[in-house]
Amino acid sequence: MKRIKMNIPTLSVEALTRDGVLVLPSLLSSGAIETIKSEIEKFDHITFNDRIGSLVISENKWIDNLALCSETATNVVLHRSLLNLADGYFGQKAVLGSFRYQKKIKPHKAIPPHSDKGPGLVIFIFLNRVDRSTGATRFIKGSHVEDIEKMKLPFRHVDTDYVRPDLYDFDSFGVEVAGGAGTILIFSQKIIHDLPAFIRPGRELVWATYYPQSDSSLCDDLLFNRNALMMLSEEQRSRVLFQGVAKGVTFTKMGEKTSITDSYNISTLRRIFYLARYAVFMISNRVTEFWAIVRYRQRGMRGNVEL
Ligand SMILES: O=C(O)CCC(=O)C(=O)O
Ligand SMILES: [Fe+2]
Repeated sequence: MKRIKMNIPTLSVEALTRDGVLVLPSLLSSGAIETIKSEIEKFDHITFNDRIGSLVISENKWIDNLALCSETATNVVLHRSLLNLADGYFGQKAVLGSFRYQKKIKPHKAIPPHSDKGPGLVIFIFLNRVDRSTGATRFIKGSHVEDIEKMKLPFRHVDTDYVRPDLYDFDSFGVEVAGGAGTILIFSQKIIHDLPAFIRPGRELVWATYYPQSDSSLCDDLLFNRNALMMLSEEQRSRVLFQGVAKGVTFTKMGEKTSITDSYNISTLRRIFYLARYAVFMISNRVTEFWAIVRYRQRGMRGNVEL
């Protein structure tokens, strides 16, 4: 594997700590980007009910554990210069909390201003051009350290606090991402950000989140509990870890390779049924959410809700 070159400017830790966001345009070489894309392509099968493969949710296509398919992307997010930046930001060792691939497969309505709860530091590595037409995330500089309690809208979301849009002026105090393939965007999960509506699908990115090691309980298990294998004796390990397994049946669907889900013989018709059932579930969630917002607005207009 070729050595990956990434020169992160000095003073980036200071800028990230102060602003909560950092844009590094076209940082990763086109060679590395092309390798990542070709590694992902082999994995790019839409399976409706398989969290290990790729999956489609609303306007996005996801691969939940990129470590399974892209060695190059793994080496990029674990590159010394990015780890130094994350370590410097946390003031302690950073660990990789989640590691995904996302592709926007449809035009998108706006994601309103919000803060994603949690202590993490998010990194987006754009695999193609990013601008307003393909979806440019915007940020309010410095809002990662502000108390947003009074700005929050009273909807209950597990991972997200939506905030009152009228209180944030992205045109005057915002940073908006733009750049060619290989642009790297780093931001605090807590920072107020939004994504204006865009018309061109196709934006592809590596989406990783670092956490401080002291919060490693929040991390996805990228090894799928294969940590247990590390505890085995050498003799035991030799029975489960060996060369040549790539030719056999795997848990994951890669290219033409046989996956263990194939042995369940799930017919295309049944997969479509699963998809339809899932769609009904998602629609009913949206309807419930929509009525909650309508009710909130009505109460708000009568002045019963304090913002
Ligand atoms: O996709 C983006 O540009 C931002 C998405 C976002 O903020 C989120 O999903 O929480
Ligand atoms: Fe977000």
